[in-house]
Amino acid sequence: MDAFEPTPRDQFSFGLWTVGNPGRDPFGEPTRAVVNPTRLVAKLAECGAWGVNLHDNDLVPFGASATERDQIVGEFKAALEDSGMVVPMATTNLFSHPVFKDGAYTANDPKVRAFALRKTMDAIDLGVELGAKMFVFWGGREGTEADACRDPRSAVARMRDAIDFLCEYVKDNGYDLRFALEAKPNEPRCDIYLATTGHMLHFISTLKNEEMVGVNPEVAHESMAGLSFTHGVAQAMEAGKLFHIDLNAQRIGRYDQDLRFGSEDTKQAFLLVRLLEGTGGGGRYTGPRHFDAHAYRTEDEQGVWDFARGCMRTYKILAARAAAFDADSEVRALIADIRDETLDPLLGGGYSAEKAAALRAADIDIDVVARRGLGYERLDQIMMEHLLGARS
Ligand code: GLT
Ligand code: MN
Ligand code: MN
Repeated sequence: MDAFEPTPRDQFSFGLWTVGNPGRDPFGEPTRAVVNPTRLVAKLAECGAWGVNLHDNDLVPFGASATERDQIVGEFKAALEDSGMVVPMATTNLFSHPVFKDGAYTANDPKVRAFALRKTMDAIDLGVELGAKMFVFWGGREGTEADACRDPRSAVARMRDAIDFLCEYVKDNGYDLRFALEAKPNEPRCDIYLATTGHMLHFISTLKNEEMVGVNPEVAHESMAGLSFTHGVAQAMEAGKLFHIDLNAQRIGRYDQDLRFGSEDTKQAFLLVRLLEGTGGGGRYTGPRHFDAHAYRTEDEQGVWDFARGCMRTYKILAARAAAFDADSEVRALIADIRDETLDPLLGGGYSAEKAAALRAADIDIDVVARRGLGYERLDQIMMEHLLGARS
């Protein structure tokens, strides 16, 4: 047992669909047996996780009767109680059944849109029954191949109608539940609407109950779009909209890999953990650290638990490295704010005609400023040395 062993205090969570992934891919059959949810909960607790998240159909099979549902939910609640695990987040599967082949909330057929709302209301009831405080929306099928099938503006409007409706459903039932929207640029559709966290943030600002709705960014999804995940998360944090997060690893330019957290692009993973932990200042993210990833298809069940422990340990190791980096006096000197008593008051707090005149009159020797080296090579190398364990 070392300092990096996960404990429930770390608030690490996994989806039932992550550690329950049997290793199926588009080219091959499963390589592992399906493990039932009650065993997954017990094993996750053994590994030091705190929470388990689920889609409605990860627990209750599609089409189960009310009696079957109640029995399954009852057994699952007992497993939660035995292990001390919680369900922080729930979501709806709006992508597996063929009825969703043209999307769910944005599908052209009103019957599909109606069924999607009905299925989501049931999934919300299930999540709340299990104690979830967060409900995720991943619109995996909300997109197109034949783009002429609908005006993309009506897709956005339909999505708004759905989220507005469901916010009111939550309020009408007095549930203590917030929504987190998860973007992805493509896969399984050729193009998915509201493709990035930035798209989502603007969309949220158009909702009737915008205070109830934030984002659930995923490392892999933002990286697939070739974007800086850390910047997207930072913008969400700055807007008070980082409600949840999907941690995994991804190489840019590939399919959605959902790899063990930190196993690719470790520098980005370091910068992300540094941001979430707030070691560089600016406030800490206090929500669940959720892993939306799965073990390599080469693994048996033991490999799955190695994978789960690996995600959590890497997060904690990176958090320790980030703390050491931000406590390093050379780093602090390199990133110290440049102060200017004359200019600083002009640059914040909005416009005035006096400030505009003072800015015009200020003495700024741009040649001197342009010649000054910034020391970022040194800064980045020190960061790499912390990251590689050569400096502490
Ligand atoms: C699916 C997807 C994930 C989403 C999950 C929530 S389901 O596995 O690839 O990114 O977060 O619906
Ligand atoms: Mn995800
Ligand atoms: Mn993914």
